[in-house]
Amino acid sequence: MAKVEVVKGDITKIEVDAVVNAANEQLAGGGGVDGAIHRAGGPAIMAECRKIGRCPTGESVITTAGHLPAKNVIHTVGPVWRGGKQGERELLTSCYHKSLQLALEHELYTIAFPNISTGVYGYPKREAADVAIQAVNHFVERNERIKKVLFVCFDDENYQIYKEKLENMTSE
Ligand code: AR6
Repeated sequence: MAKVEVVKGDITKIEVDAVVNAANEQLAGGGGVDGAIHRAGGPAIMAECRKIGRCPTGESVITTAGHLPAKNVIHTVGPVWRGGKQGERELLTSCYHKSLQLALEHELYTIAFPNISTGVYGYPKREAADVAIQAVNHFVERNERIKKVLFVCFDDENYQIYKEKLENMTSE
């Protein structure tokens, strides 16, 4: 089965086939990881985003990775946290599943995810980590071609949460 791991750092520096971006529905760029990816990857990414147009929450689209070491960027739109009863969990699960599906369709087998929705969109970090780990495990158990999934945590809080949760899983 694919290796699921956590690392701390900047996703724009990670050498994988595909890095996932936590975008908005307009694919308009923004702050956080989205801003970092467009800055580091250069204007070719935005040029493709403009051609695509928009991406609904819970869905994913793919573009070039520009100057990034990755081959492609997969842009997904996480849910804005509205208290947890507005389908947030299902939408966040869908972000991970749709991104991995798109990666497979493009023969991209090593994938790095940021902690989608846990910045500006306000999804509680522990809950988001549970959803992310469950969604990824569910997918990789059924899709053997995925070689590696990295959770790239930028902030220390997310890193500690993922480390703890992934360690607990391997010791079960
Ligand atoms: N590498 C990896 N993770 C990062 C990086 C980086 N370089 N920079 C920040 N993070 P956010 P969201 C982490 O706000 O909550 C944007 O403006 C950060 O610590 O980037 O899904 C978009 O355009 C946090 O844990 O994304 C949307 O409008 C995580 O990335 C909106 O924000 C996600 O935080 C999306 O909000």
